[in-house]
Amino acid sequence: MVNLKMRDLTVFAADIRKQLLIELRNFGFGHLGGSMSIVELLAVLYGSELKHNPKEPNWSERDFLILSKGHAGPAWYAALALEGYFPIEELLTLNKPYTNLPSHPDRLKTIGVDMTSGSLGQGPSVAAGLCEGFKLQNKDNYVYVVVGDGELNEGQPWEAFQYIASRNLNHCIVFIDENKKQLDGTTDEIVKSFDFVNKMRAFGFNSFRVDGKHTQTILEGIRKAKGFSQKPTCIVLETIKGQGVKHFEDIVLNHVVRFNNDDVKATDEALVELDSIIYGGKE
Ligand SMILES: Cc1ncc(C[n+]2csc(CCOP(=O)(O)OP(=O)(O)O)c2C)c(N)n1
Ligand SMILES: [Mg+2]
Repeated sequence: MVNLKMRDLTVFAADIRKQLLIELRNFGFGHLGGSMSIVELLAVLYGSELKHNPKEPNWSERDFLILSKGHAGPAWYAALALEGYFPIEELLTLNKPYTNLPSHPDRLKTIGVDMTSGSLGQGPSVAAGLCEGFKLQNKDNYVYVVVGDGELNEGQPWEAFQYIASRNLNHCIVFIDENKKQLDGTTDEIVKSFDFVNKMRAFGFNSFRVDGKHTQTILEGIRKAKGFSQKPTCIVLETIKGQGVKHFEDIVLNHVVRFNNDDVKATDEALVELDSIIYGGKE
C-alpha cells in the first residue's frame, strides 16, 4: 500500500488493481473482467472527485456512489480498503462464509457501501430518488452511478434516466462502462447497444465519451460534467473488459475468471509490474 498523501491517480489505480487481483486470486474465481474495467474510474472518484470521509462513512455531506453493476464489487472493496474504510487484510475474506465483502455489495455488510446491488438495472432508480431528495433539501451532494453496457439491456434504467433528466437533477453523473462485452459474449452479439451518447442525449442528458483507460481523461470528463448546471451528465467510458492486464484482456470470455495455472502466473507477473508503478522501483 502506498502512502495515500503521496500518491497520484495512476499510482492509486495500480494499487486498486493490485489489491483486486490479490483478492480474486485468493478466492480462486470471481468477476474479474468488469471489475478491472472500472479501476481507473474508482481511482479518480476516491482519489479526487468523490466527497467522502472514511472516518465518518455516513457523513451527511458525502457524495454517493451507486455501483449498479454490482458484480464489480471486488474492485470497489479494493478502493474502499485502500481509503481506510476497513483493513486491507479483510479483502482476503472476499466471498467467504461470514465475510463483510460478499461478491455483490451489501449496504448492511460493507462500510462505505450505500446501495445493495447485483440485480442489474436498479441503480439509476435509486440515484433518481437520492438526487431528488438532495434537490428538495437544497443540498449539493453528487450522486455517481456506474452502469454496465450489457446492464442497459434492462428497461428500468431508461425510466430512471428519463426522470432524472426531466427533473434537471444535474448533480447526477452516470458512467456507462462501455467495455463492449457482457456475461457470455459481446454486447453486439447479445443485444446491440447502438450509440449511448446519442441515446442519452435523446433522454435529456449532457453526454459525451471519454477514454476510460486513463485517470486523466476520466478526471477531465468529471470536471467538465460538474461545469454543467442545467442537466445531468452521462460519461460513456471506453474501456476494455479485463483492463490493465493483457493476459486477462485477451481471454475472450473473461466475465468470471476461474484462476488456472496460467492465470496465476499472469497475476504474479502483473503484481510485479504494478508494484514497480506503486513504489517507483524503490520498494
Ligand atoms: C437482473 C439481472 N439479470 C442478469 C444478471 C446476470 N448477470 C450478471 S453480470 C451480467 C452481464 C452484465 O454485463 P455488463 O453490464 O456489460 O457488465 P460488465 O461488462 O461491466 O461486467 C449478467 C447478465 C443479473 N445479475 N441481474
Ligand atoms: Mg460490459
